[in-house]
Amino acid sequence: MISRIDMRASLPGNLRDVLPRAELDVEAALEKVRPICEDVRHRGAAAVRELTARFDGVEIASARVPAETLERALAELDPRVRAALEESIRRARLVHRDQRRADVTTEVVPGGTVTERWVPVDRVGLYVPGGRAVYPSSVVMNVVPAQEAGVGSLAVTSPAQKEFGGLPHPAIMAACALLGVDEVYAVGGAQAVAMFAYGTEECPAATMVTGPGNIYVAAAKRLLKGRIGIDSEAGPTEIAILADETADPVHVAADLISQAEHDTIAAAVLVTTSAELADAVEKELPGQVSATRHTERITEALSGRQSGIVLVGSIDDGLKVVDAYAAEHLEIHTADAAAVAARVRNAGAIFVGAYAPVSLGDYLAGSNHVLPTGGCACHSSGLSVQSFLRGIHVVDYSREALAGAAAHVSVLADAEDLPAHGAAIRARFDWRVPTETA
Ligand code: HSO
Ligand code: ZN
Repeated sequence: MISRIDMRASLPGNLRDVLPRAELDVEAALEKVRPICEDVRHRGAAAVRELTARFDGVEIASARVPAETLERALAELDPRVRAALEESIRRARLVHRDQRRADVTTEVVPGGTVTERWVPVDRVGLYVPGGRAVYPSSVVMNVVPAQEAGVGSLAVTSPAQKEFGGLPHPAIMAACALLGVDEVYAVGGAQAVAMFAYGTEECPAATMVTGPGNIYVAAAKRLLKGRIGIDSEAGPTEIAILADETADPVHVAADLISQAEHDTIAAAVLVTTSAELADAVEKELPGQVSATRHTERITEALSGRQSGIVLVGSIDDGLKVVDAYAAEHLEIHTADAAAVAARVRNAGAIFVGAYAPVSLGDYLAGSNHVLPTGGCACHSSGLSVQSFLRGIHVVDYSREALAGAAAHVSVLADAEDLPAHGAAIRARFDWRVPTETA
């Protein structure tokens, strides 16, 4: 069911290329989404409605979901789901509230300060997928950091569902109502990203769009980036597990399966020093897979070339492998898991030991589940309060403090053949370079 790569003798030099990984050709989707985005740009709400009819197969009179509809969805939500979402929100708020940053003022010289002022973006559009992936938990993970960052205007969009009369899935609407988001649209795909980027008669343009979506959403984000701020282009979900002989194969198998459940192209990778554990996990998988609900999808994900078991000669080598892989989620199941976790450099989120499975992080750990995929964890972070803030440098120098910098500015400006830069300083000192005490 799952392939094996043996790296016990030595690690290959081109680790990143040999490790199993899903490939998502976002470039190919660009040409498809370009005319869609142009259409929304030029024809606004009418284009959004037509595209919704074409791609989602449902006629909508308006993209905006009435506030009463959101409240009704919340009233009709299963009370147990409501209680679980409330606890998920409470925990996420605790963690994300602590991410807020105070402005920092540095006195560079007497009378010369630079303050880094953290300012939230004005308006954010949050994309929540529909279709097979109906994730009210993702509404929480997108909305909470934006709210804690102090974003003033928040809109959520999620594809119009034919079976719900052209509204987003009721659980999505209920989660929005629970979070106090009353601006919700029934729009999905590239047209949703374009709606936020350009604005329509119904939906004012946003400064930023975040949230995972399918390949067309990712392509539209790539295309419109710059016009609108984006988080990352989320790809299929991934779990990597670094384990030694102390790991419990039942836990390891269950956790690999849990993320394979998302998608036929989801990736599940076990990196282990123990051939016995690898054997035990392989033995455990079929039973657990057939006992679960999405057997086919999971089987395809586990047997795909993006998934596999990698045998390594030592935990040090294992760390090199997981760092090269830079998984969206990384679990550590080793003796002294915390010490091993502390040595990891690249991962979207790290889950330490037997009692911190990824599915806890997906819903209730308090951590965020919108994380970098496809190896992007080596340069990017998951969604956080920081994603919605800009650090603006506020420069404040007195006449004396400027005088003290004037000579160096002039010299550097001349060295770059930009004499007007130096002149802008001298203009303040009778066109002379002042002495330090001027
Ligand atoms: N594991 C997914 C998030 C999710 N899981 C939502 C369940 N619902 C990507 O981090
Ligand atoms: Zn998940």
